[in-house]
Amino acid sequence: MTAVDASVSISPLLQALNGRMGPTPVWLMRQAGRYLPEYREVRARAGGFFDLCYNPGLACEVALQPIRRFGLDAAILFSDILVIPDALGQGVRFDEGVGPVLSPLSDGRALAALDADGVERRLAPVFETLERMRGALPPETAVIGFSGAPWTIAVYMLEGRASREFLIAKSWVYGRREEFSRLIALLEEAISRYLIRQVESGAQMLQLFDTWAMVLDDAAFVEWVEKPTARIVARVKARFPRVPVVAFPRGAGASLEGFARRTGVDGISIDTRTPLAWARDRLRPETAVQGNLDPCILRIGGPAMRRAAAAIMAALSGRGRFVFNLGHGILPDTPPDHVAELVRLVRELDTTTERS
Ligand code: 1CP
Repeated sequence: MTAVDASVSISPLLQALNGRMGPTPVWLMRQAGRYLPEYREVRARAGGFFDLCYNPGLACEVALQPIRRFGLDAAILFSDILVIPDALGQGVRFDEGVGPVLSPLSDGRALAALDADGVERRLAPVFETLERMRGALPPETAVIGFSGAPWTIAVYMLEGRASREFLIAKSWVYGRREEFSRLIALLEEAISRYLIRQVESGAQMLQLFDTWAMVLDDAAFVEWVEKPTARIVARVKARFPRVPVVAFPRGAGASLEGFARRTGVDGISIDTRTPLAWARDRLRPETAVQGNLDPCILRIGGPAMRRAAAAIMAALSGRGRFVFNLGHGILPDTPPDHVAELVRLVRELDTTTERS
């Protein structure tokens, strides 16, 4: 048995993504973060947010906190999607109460100054965090690596911060095609190298976050969300054919079916809006499905949460290729008790296989 086979047979997450029957795995997007008092304590000690991301001891500690508390089936690397622009040489800072702030890329000249070689050099602490996580966790708990996808990272690089209309990014998509293609090609190169180094450092599944996929029309979605994802998946799979890749093209709706088929991803993380029966019938036969409890319902808790979790489990558990998760990240004011109850509930409702 190879090392990969051994971990697949023991980790519910890797089993589910490989299409094998086993217990329904559960992990939650943004499971490490401000809703946990122990995170806030470490965060205050670290200084700036990137000081925490680039400190392997502390980053490993905060990634393990939700595993200790809730016994989730996977720990996700503690980092952020914006370490990529940082590694490429574009300044990124996090302002209290505002979020990420970048000095926006102005033109092709600014673009030419960026360098994908920064990935291996500047992100060395991230790879060390993964090594520490894999070393600290039992084999049944999978380690998840991740990156932002090219389009979503490009949005932050061009807009400079969170945006409502995406006008600057779209002015590149629709008006500066040649320069925009060069930016996406650079991001594909950086992200592929980044993900491959993550697997070499201990990541056993990879997730690509495309948070702003829903703001593009269909032709642009295919060109700048689907095709770049397909090329990254091909590069990662050429090196690591058995490591599952899950994509989260948020809000992609009816485009998900073609996206799943043409990108070669192993799983789709569905947002809250995606109908459960549609995901079961149109995606799950070929592609694993992950999702999709509304993070607001987790925040509200109680009977509403129990009903929504039961509906998701009734539609998708019991046939393999399903990972319980949220439809987007945990809200910062979520009571940790609600998370504990949700994990208990998923285990109770899971009739697939007894856990040993
Ligand atoms: O002060 C703090 O503690 C910073 C808050 C914070 C945290 C905890 C940020 C700033 N990022 C993170 C960690 C993070 N971000 C993780 C690892 C933790 C985990 O999942 O357990 C991951 C996977 C991300 C991914 C991420 N960052 C995304 C994609 C997923 C999504 O939620 O849509 C995006 C869009 C970001 C950008 C970002 N980083 C931080 C903030 C506040 C934002 C959002 C900015 C915006 O509103 O546009």
